[in-house]
Amino acid sequence: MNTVTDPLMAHHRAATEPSELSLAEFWMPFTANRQFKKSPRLLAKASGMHYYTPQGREVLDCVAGLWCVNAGHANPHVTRAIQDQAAELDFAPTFQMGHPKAFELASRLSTLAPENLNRVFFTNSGSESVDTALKIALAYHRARGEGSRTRLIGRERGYHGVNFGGISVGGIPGNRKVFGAMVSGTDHLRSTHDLARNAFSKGQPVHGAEFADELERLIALHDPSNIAAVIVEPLAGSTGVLIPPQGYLQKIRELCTKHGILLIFDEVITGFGRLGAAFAAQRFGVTPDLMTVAKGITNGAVPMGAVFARQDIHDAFMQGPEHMIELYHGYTYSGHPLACAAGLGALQAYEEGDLFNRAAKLESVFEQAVHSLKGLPHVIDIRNLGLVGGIELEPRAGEPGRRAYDAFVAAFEAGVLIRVTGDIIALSPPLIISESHIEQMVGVLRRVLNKLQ
Ligand code: PXG
Ligand code: PLP
Repeated sequence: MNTVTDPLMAHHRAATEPSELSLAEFWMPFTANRQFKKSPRLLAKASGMHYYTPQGREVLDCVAGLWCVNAGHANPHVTRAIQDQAAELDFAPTFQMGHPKAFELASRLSTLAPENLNRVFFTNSGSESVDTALKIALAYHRARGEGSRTRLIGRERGYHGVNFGGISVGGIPGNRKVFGAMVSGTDHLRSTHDLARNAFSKGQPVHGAEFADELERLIALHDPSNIAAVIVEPLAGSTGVLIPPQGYLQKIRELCTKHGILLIFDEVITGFGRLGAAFAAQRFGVTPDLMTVAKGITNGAVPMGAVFARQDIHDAFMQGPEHMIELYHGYTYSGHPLACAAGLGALQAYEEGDLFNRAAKLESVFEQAVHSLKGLPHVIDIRNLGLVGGIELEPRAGEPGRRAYDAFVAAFEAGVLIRVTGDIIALSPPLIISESHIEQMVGVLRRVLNKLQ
């Protein structure tokens, strides 16, 4: 095709030329827009463990995009599934209609899920999954004649996305403070982060199961008859890799069961092999009643999320006249054909690469590698579980977040993409990472940390 005479192609070429890009119009999410647009960092291509900048510079992806590309970039199973699906069925409604791949994906997912969480509601993101799960919890109690159970309990430093339900149970002050009253009737557990006792723990920290006792206090305060659900990330990713102390999740589970409160695990980050099992629930041997996922469900390639529900929770809705809609909730794109195709492709990729077991096998190599950074300047904690690592830095006086941001920029310039939150470096590579990539990652981090002001 002649690109000069084809106006569409000419436009396309111009738009991809970085020097001609206008950066002003895209209001970027969770970004320091003015700072970024003064010195942008662009990614133009990806394959396997790597990104490539528009200039062709290779960058090792040590965060799986944004904790989502668990099978590595451009996995052929996923790519082909999306291409074929786009040509075959671009869109089909799932309200009072259906298409085969949505049912197929739900069935496949249910076989991976923790015991009995075999009913799947599709959304388009983690944030939508969280709000969906909270609504299901409220409606479930009401369907069973316990409509007074309306209170939702989250945790400080919890991240549950950015929709109103998610920020209301979430525990990140900056994500809440300018958004008014949010959803009323929430409360929060304390975070389990305890550097004084647990710094430099390998795997699950020994101290802190008693943080769960606080739930008992909140239950007594509000009365169990008023509490619908407790939502926690089994391992808190977004606020800096906070690993649950040994015995903590078990205690939370026991208290919820004892008082008829639903336990929701937000597995948006921990799902799909991140901790060396399909889900964190399985890794920790603790089964929630509802589970939210997103990200790795399609290997990040098409937006999708889901809520897994215990079968009897789902069944509680299946009453009344059969012509009536049982749950007044859903998104135009719930179970979108492209997302379902990508989801099926992702499951194939995970299975073929035996990637969840691969993550489990690599855990000790990864652990040793990240803990080898102990003793470097400003490092006040290193923690890890599965293929997740956290490196906490002492904040620079009066400039919280600046030191880790500098590390992020320096690492990117040295060819390694990491993620920082506050003064914590988070690592969560694709599960296809090799031992030599782990060495490269740690080698670059060592050099960066040694030079960091
Ligand atoms: N719950 C959890 C536990 C998450 O980690 C969401 C919900 C929201 O998902 P969506 O798809 O709506 O973004 C998340 C998302 C980071 C980072 O740098 C983490 C997330 C998203 C963006 C950045 O830690 N987690
Ligand atoms: N706003 C309007 C005006 C709509 O018509 C719809 C859906 O039909 C929505 C919002 C919700 O969009 P979605 O289903 O993609 O979440």
